[in-house]
Amino acid sequence: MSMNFLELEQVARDWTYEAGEKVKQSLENPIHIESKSNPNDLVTEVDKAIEQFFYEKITQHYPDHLFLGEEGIAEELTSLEGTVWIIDPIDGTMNFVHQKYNFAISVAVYHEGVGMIGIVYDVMSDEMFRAVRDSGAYLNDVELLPVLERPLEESIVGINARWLVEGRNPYQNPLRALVRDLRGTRSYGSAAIELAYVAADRLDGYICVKLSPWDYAAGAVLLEEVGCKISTFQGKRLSMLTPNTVIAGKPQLHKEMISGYVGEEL
Ligand code: 2AM
Ligand code: CA
Repeated sequence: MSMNFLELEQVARDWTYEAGEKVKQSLENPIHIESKSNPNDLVTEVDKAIEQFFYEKITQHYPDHLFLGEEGIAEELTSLEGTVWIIDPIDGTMNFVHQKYNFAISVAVYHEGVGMIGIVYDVMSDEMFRAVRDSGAYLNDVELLPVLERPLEESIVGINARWLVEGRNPYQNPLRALVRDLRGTRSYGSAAIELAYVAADRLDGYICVKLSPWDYAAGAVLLEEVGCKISTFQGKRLSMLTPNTVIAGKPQLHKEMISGYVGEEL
């Protein structure tokens, strides 16, 4: 391994805490909000400033590294060759705006397409979920244990209720059936936090019809480190360059949710 990813994670962690402080300070003043693809797809000047903060740090300290972020500050990325930082400056922007709670900074480092570092920082609860490939996953300074399986009917899965009513969503019926069969569902409004919760055994699974790479890049590293699975609804590897359906969970539950509910090729 040419690069020491444990050292790089220390640096990424420091920057993430620094970014978290900036986000917290920003909540003391009124925030300017804009819409993106639709009226409910929000972005604020804070999202942009935090992405800019990481972009400047990375280009300054690691000029040969590449950058992929939600707000599109860097040039568009067409391959995952080399070392790539995949960053969501604020995941859960709607929560950030409406609740001032339950949002995260998501930072991942991929090397030649392989997830090496994953950090999900829940800023307001000061919970940092972090992992370096093959070196364990942690919640702050406590190591996360390999997850224990539960049967599907005793499982709790993170899902946004919108996917059960959205007419344009082809997975509506399989998802309704799944929700009926599970013990319960939860919705936190931040994909990054929900994936981290699966890794930390607070949820057994998480499912979303459409997410972008910056929403799940860090979560995927955390999940793999504790023995969980994450894939498309068809069980395929997630692309880190295009949006995907996303299903994550403990291995047996992940398999059952795919084979019994959402796995059929549409
Ligand atoms: P975001 O806050 O960074 O946009 C909400 O259920 C979760 O879905 C959040 O993690 C949110 O990320 C993500 N998401 C991805 N694409 C979205 C979109 N087009 N509109 C709203 N939320 C989106
Ligand atoms: Ca975001």
